[in-house]
Amino acid sequence: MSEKKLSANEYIKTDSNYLRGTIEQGLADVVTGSMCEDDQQLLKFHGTYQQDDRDLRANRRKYKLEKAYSFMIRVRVPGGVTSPAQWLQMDQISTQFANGTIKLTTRQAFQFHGIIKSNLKRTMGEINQAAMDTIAACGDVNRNVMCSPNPFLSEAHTQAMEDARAISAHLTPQTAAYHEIWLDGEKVETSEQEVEPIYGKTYLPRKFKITVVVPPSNDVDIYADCLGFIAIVEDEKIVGYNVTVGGGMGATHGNDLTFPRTADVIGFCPADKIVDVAEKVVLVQRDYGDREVRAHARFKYTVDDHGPDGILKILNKYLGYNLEPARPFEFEDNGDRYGWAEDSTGNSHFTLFVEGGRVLDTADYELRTGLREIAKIHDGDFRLTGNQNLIIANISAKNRPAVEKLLEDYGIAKSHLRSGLRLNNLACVALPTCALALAEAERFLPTLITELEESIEENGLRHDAITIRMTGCPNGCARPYIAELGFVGKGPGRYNVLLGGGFHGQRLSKLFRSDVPHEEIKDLLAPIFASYAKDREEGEHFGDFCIRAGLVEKTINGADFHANIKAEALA
Ligand code: SRM
Ligand code: SF4
Repeated sequence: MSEKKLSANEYIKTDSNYLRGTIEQGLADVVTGSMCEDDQQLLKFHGTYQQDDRDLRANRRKYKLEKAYSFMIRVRVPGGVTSPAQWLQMDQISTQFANGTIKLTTRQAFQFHGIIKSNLKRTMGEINQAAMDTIAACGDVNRNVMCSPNPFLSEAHTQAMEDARAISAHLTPQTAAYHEIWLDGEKVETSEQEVEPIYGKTYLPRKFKITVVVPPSNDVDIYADCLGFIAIVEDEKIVGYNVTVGGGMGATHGNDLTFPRTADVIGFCPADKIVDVAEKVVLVQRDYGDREVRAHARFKYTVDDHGPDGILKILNKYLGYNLEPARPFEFEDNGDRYGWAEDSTGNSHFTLFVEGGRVLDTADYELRTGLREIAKIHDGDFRLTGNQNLIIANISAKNRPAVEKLLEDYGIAKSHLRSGLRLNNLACVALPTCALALAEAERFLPTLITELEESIEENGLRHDAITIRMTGCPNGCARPYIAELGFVGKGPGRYNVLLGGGFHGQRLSKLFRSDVPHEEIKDLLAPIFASYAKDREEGEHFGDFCIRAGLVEKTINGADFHANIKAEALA
């Protein structure tokens, strides 16, 4: 019988001596700003990606220059909680080593762009000096664990955050390679001296994502994750979690094997079993995930292939006990709650809107400087939301006037006085740094929203929350497939337009029109906004309306989503 041919990345991992590869040698090579291809794959496990400035590609080619290589670094922030001192350190790094901006990601992490190879090690060192790290921010391992960032001192939120952190710590790779390469840690000579008790030497077949959520807000989009825990709260305490499996967004245009999928609820576990369940689900994916076809290697495909019931059976065996039946819960939305809020302790919290998650200074809005000044005096913490926004959290009553003054001085106090459409937008990074982008996203969505706001205003929809998300390619980094209105890059300036996603992220959208030139989007959507304003039922959300009005059919799940795309392509 012929041996199975594993995907190329499996061999890279096997031969890497627990993620070392030849990264150290590559960093020392001053002839080029890039790293060799195998090491580029391994670097992801360390939290960094090689990129190049795509705006400069053509010009550099003309002058026969190497691409303008640089690195993106992703800093893990479990649950999105970070201290003012850490914020200041991130701010400093963005000026000293990166492109002067801080990107707040859709998974509550920080990203820096534009770090050149010769600065990579120093930057990693500085991040670690802030008691933060980047290991497993990317790569075939468990990524940054998300958690409802709500700062209210409710016992349930505190407990959920602790549980998210415990999962994160438990699933962090154990290899000493990270310390050796970036922090000059002691060299471990042979791989036998260390083990990855959970992952083994080939880690997972693909990236793995976990989220913990406290209803009624689904502001961390639990249905998009490989594994999710929905808190079941009784008498203000979490008694346990409903367990969800098999969510994921990534797809490839024209590849039937790939599709977005919303997670299924498969059972309930007591609160003290959350780490055990997380570990065992990871082990199921380690052992059952596809290591031959990388495009089919995400856990959502393992769940799809075995069915949620099949996965539950396997999981119960790994656990040695059975998950209990899922308990009732309800979500209301998946957006952030902007502006001021006060809790029972007298602490205040201010959620601000950060367009595209990009913290930077412009001529008329010094957001980065304003936040730096706030961080210098802030006595609480900062919370990164899964919607690329920021909460200045736990401001003491004593400190609130000073924070309020800075928010006013820098124009941040008004950040959220925008249309409901804009406040519910997400855009992935896309161009110029993302190697996979087919179209703009972060740099274009704000302009598109301004255009759409004309008909939003005309139809009296200014205060209606409509989730709108754009990605530069079908990988789904801004979770466009569960937005009520989604745009997925098809080619330069062209987008697939999707409608009908669930308001709290529970249902996939469906393709409405494919390959629409960007300048036609406004006219395509204006009549839909008009009929939504006129014909909607009491409290009806935009996504639900689009289905009732027959604009798109209701999507059941991934395969169904794909059939629709194919039909549209043939039409
Ligand atoms: Fe993502 C790859 C940015 C959240 C699905 N994602 C990438 C890369 C690293 C491009 C690459 O592989 O070369 C992008 C870097 C762009 C840049 O220049 O910074 C990138 N992803 C992002 C971020 C920064 C988007 C943002 O604007 O916030 C988010 C960082 C999250 C974090 O802090 O960890 C980000 N990516 C997501 C999400 C949303 C989520 O997890 O809730 C998804 C969809 C959920 C999922 O995983 O299914 C997502 N990213 C992908 C995929 C598709 C994976 C797949 O199943 O096929 C890729 C491509 C890949 O892995 O091959 C990808
Ligand atoms: Fe890049 Fe595509 Fe992700 Fe956008 S969705 S950041 S274009 S990989």
